[in-house]
Amino acid sequence: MIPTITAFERSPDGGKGLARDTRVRWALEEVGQPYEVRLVSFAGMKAPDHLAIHPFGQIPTYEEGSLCLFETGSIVLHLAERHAGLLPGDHDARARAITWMFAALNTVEPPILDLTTARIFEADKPWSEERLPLVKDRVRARLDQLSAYLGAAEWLDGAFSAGDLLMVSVLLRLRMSGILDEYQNLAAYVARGEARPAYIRAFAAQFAVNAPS
Ligand code: GTB
Repeated sequence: MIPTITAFERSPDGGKGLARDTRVRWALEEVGQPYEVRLVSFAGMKAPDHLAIHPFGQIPTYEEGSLCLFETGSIVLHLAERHAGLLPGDHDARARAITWMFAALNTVEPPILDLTTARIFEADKPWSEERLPLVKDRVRARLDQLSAYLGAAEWLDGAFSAGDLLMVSVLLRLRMSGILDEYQNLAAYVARGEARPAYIRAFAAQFAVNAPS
């Protein structure tokens, strides 16, 4: 059965691949699962039909027969469990890869999201300029730790896994800020992720929808 995901009808990033459907597309491409996409407008996301599959009125969602999922991490985990290629077979290595999925979403992404909020949505606030250095330093504190852990390794724990897929996706959100380039090994790690054929296909698919015309 071909699953259907939802994505922005038009992503505000104009095709930079930062909306979360790119993460799901990437996972689908990594495991070789064809998929269909239903594009949703901002108004459509808050309509009853969409709220029935996503209680928070967002994208992405994932539908496969009677199974409807929301939350990117859960969708990627579902794909990784159903197909080979994103989680190791060894029990302990698998648990560690899942740990990295949570670390990406729960530990590394929150300060990065805060930076996006500060730079874009709070830029006009009178206190914004004073707060920004603090927010950036919180991102750097996490990246210092991640960079030290990764060292010269190719991926976070041996072979590429769903943990790397989510970590690279999270770090990609930093590119515009210039902070990623302060960490040579993390910038190279992200570049390795972006060079994967599955990522290239996922990026191209979202770009085809969102590129400025
Ligand atoms: N925790 C959820 C998940 O991981 O799936 C979060 C889902 C989420 O934030 N979805 C966003 C959404 O639907 C799109 S990805 N927003 C519409 C709404 O809430 O009404 C977040 C996103 C949006 C835009 C950009 N961008 O333009 O750069 C990047 C990321």
